Amino acid sequence: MPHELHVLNPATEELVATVPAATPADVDTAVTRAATAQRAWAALAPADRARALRRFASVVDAHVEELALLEVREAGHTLGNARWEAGNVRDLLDYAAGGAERLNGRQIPVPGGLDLTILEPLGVIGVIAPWNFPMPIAAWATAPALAAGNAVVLKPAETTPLTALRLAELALDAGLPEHLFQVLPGEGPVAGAALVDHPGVAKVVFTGSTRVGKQIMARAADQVKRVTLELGGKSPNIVFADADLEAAAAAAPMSFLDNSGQDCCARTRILVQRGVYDRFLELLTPAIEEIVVGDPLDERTQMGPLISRAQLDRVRAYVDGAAGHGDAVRGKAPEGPGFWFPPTLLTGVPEDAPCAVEEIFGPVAVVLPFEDEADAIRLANATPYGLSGSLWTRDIGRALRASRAVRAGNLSVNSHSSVRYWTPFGGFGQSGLGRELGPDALTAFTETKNVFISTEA
Ligand code: TXE
Repeated sequence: MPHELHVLNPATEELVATVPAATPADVDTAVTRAATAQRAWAALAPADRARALRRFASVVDAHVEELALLEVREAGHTLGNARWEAGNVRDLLDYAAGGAERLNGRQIPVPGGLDLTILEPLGVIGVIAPWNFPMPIAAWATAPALAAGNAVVLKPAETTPLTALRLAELALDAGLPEHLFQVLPGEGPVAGAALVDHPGVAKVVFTGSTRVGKQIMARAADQVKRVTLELGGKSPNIVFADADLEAAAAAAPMSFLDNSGQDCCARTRILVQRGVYDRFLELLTPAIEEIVVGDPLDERTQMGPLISRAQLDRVRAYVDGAAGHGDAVRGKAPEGPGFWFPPTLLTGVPEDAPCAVEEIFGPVAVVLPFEDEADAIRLANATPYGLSGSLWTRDIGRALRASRAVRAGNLSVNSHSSVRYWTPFGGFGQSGLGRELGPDALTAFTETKNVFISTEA
């Protein structure tokens, strides 16, 4: 069993850092300490927890540039994206702090007494984070969990532990109690599994592959442990013939190329109504070819590298597998070193080809024609996933009908925007379980207790 994680810069393959990998014994120590910290934290007045989290937010704010540069180095994100991500952590902490002050139970009318609901914190939350958005996704769970009175033990992905470790240091700088928010880098099947199995962990929040999400759900079942799962996606981008085609074609590239396509919401199935299919491809093709791929630190860069050689091999295998079944439009990418893959559009592939229904998690989309609204919905729903999707149309009735019919948790009409920290996020089907973000984010980290007080005695 290796005891160190080697963090590589995906744009250069240079070693950025070596980090010790946590053992199950380390997980046990962290959870025990977190439980002690949590009891004291939960006993604070909500306004005091809110104040502490706002201090944490302002310390993060003062370190946005430093965090962003770290994210560029360990994850290969473009600097603009990485700045947004660090800012997102700050905003989430601020938003969750407000939630701490507004997290109230109810009083429900019952005959013969008073009925109260009390929202109690769960205890220690185990967060298992992925590498595609290491900072924001860590904070999506951590901020509301802390606000609701819980402690957090976070295991970042093997390839991207550095920003999470820095956030834990900043939490201490901001005056958060020791051991309330701990970061334990480690391997999924070792430290991650130990966190899932630990009886002191009340809930696991996992973001990652559907394959590992299923394993975690099965493991957690033994203790009826609470789980929130944010898993993969293969999201449709439906372009109806009546849409503003120029706008739809201009927006389509970055809807699947942002973060090099390593985005669970990436709109990687571009479904275009038959009558405008050729015209839409004419508009889309040059846009793909012109995407600027290269140095993430260069402000003009639109797309950086993939996270790792393993991911590069995976993406290449999907594209090679499609060869002979259709055509490909390819953009430009550096040769290497670094894990580079060009923006790629696959056309003419069968609608059930692996590249058309499985999550590739790279800068690759398929374009498929459809006949009418019913056919578009059928195709949109033809995967086990259901995370996101976009609809491009000028017909409001169609937009509303199709929004109801597409089975996905996050839809956008004439836009690709799906993630805001103040609106709910999560998947249908095999894209996940539960919701994060939005006004109910804190409630997911509480247990509802109902208390009836008789007034008849
Ligand atoms: O994910 P894993 P990988 C998808 C995407 C990608 C594929 C593989 O399609 O190509 O998954 O990526 C931890 N017990 N997504 O292999 O393995 C692991 O250490 C407990 C979509 O990197 O699911 C890491 O912290 N934990 C996705 C986290 O799980 C375990 C984001 C995710 O890694 C574990 C990432 C175990 N047995 C990948 N095994 C999204 N939803 O955005 C691994 N882990």
